[in-house]
Amino acid sequence: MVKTNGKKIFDLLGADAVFTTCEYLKRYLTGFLTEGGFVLVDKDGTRLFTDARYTEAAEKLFVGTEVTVVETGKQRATDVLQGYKKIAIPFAQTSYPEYLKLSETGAEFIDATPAFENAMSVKNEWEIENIAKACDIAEEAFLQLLPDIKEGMTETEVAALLEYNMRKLGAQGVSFDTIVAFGAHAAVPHHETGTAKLAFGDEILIDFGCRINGYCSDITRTFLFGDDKKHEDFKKAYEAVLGAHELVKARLVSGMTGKEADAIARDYLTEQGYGKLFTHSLGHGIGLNIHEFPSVSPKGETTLVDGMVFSDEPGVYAKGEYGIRIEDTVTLQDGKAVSFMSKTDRKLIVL
Ligand SMILES: [Mn+2]
Repeated sequence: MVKTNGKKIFDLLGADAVFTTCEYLKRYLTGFLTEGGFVLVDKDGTRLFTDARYTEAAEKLFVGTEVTVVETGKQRATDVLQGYKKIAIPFAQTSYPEYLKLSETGAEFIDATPAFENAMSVKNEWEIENIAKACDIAEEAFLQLLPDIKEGMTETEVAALLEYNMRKLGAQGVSFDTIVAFGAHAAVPHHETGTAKLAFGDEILIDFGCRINGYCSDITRTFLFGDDKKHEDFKKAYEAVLGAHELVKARLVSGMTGKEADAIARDYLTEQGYGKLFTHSLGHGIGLNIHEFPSVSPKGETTLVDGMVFSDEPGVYAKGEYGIRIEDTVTLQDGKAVSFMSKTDRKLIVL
């Protein structure tokens, strides 16, 4: 059964009501994806205001939960909000025109964004199950892709095959546009997948993920398409990145800040001589959004606790030559880092 979060957010905020039109926040509160409409939470429960496109499916899903469905006719948010004195709205996810409209109610508004960020960063059991499934499908799709990679294929063809595999295995869609980078393209951390053709001896970097019930997986693997002995620097750097990636899993414990976690990988890569080539953060929170709280970066002040889900993705990028990133989606469980990825080897694959 879907786990809803309306009551949790309401209790955190101490307002008379929580209100949002933001798609992913509505989904977080109700467990259900709708376009348009809004969600209102007060002491009596959570109400999803939506239209005929969604009502039947929503009512079915909400059986046994705190959520009820209200079919919106000509009802406007400002009418429904009459009588509430203090309303929590997510400032960062509320547009200025929307705010001006809401102001007509004369209510006092407080910011719900920090409460959402904090609550959403710690996943419940149902959310963890969805992320685990999304990770499992992504890995399986990758394993099924490997034998189909052939010389002369384009980056977009490889991306298409991988995305097809994920959908075939039950994914609802991708977490983000799949990144496939051949050769020196991998030196650009977020290369835009294009029409470059695969040649023997190229390295391949693939960063991808899929969604289950809206929840994302995120994984990167870097490997070689043929080993023509031109890869000494690449292999040395690969070992360093793998060392950093595994060290994070071994040393990261609940109670560390994002900054301290980032430093495990950054210090190691610096010792190995690659510090300047590790040009991005170690990781980011993963949930209904592919990038969310907590930040696992040199600026990450948030304390990492059990139930948080984020990426462990150190990388080394040598401009014009090669790029290496090894990424798992991980969670903190019983005080320790646990990877959701168990099927794919992180040791260097040579096709
Ligand atoms: Mn990532």
